[in-house]
This record gives sequence, C-alpha cells and structure tokens, in this order.
Amino acid sequence: MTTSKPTLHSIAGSRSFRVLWLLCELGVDVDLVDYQITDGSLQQDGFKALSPARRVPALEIDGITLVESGAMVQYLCETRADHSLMPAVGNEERAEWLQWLHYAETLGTGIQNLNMQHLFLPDPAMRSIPVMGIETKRLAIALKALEARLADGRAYLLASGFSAADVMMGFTVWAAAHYVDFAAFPNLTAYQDRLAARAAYQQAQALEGVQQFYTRDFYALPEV
Ligand SMILES: N[C@@H](CCC(=O)N[C@@H](CS)C(=O)NCC(=O)O)C(=O)O
Repeated sequence: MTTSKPTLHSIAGSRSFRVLWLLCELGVDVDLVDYQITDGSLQQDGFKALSPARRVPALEIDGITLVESGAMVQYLCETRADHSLMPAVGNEERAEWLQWLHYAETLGTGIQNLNMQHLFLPDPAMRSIPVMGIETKRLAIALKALEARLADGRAYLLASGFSAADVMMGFTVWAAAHYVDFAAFPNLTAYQDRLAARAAYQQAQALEGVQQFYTRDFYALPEV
C-alpha cells in the first residue's frame, strides 16, 4: 500500500464535505478537484471513469478509487493511525458506530430527493407538492430519532465521545436543516453548533470554498 497524498473530487456543500472534514480531523493533506452539479462537469469522460454513477465524492487514495462517502470515512479510520474516531472491532460501541455512520445516508437520500424538488428541477411546474410534503415528513421522522439519541446531555452519537460517525452525520444535519424546522429539535441544534465549532470543521469549510447549492437558509414547502 502507498500512502501518497489523496485526491478528493468534490463539490462544495455536498457529501464530499464529510470526507474533507475527516481528513482535516486526521491531519491528512489532500488535493482537491472541484466540480459543480449543474455545469456538466460530473458528466465528463475523465470523471465518469473515476465515478461510474457520476457522483461526488470520489477519493483516489492508496492506489484505489472510492465512490461512497461512508466507505471513505471507514477506510480512512482503518488506515490512518493515531486517532480515536472509530471503535475497534470487538469494542462494545462498534455496532452503534456502524449504525449511525450509515443512518446518515437514510437522512441523505431524503435530503437528496428534496434537493431535486426544490433546487434542481429545471421548471418549478415539474415539482410534486405531495412528494415534497411526504419527503419532508419522512426526513423529520428520521431526525426525531437522532434528536432522541442526543437527549440527556449526550454530546455526540457515542457515549465515549466524538467519532467519525459524527463527521458523517454532521454534514447531513446541516443539509437537513434547510428543509425541516429545527425549532422542535433543541438537541440537534446544539449538536450542529458543537460540531461546527470544531477547528477541523472550520478548516474543511475554508478549504472547500463557497457552496452554491443553497441560496437560502430554509426552504419551506411551496403553497398549494
Ligand atoms: N451514497 C453516496 C451518494 C453520492 C451522491 O449522491 N452525491 C451527490 C452529491 S451530495 C451527487 O454527486 N449528486 C450528483 C447527481 O445526482 O447528479 C455517498 O454517500 O457518497
């Protein structure tokens, strides 16, 4: 295995933030290659060869290319030493860590559907208001479980403290807040603030540049 500098193919404000943030937490230098959703750059042959589904993030690392952010997070934890961001196999928190790592994508798929409806359909007449309502409700239900997990003063997803599952989730919670009113989720609001206060989070934000997905803080359901 080589340990040369990885290359992260990313879009500011997308799931690639998870990987960039984790690299910052781990103190691993990275080369960034930037794309945009709407400018056709994900459809270019060079990128399609790296990421057949034409999605970001894609991570070139140690002679391989990974195209799932959760796999990147786990792989980085497994191959970059000197951190406490992943409970080892056999540790009593290992299963919980895996569960929350992947739960971030239960939220992520709902957010993606809402991104499509609110932001990316070329004509608002193509929207389905019932689908938008259902997806918003389903996202709120999934967030409620996270709110409950963070009850009783629990600062992070694992009782033992901050881990890479919080990195996976942190981006997701930030994105979800564009569609679900967090007024009913005080634990999640505090969690989001706690994560955003981390030096590595802020370092990753500075590195990734300005996101162009969301031009508003909150997108309410359209009036019927
Ligand atoms: N499960 C994948 C999802 C990747 C994904 O859908 N990424 C979005 C950005 S957050 C994307 O590239 N979308 C481009 C498109 O759908 O055309 C992961 O976690 O990496």
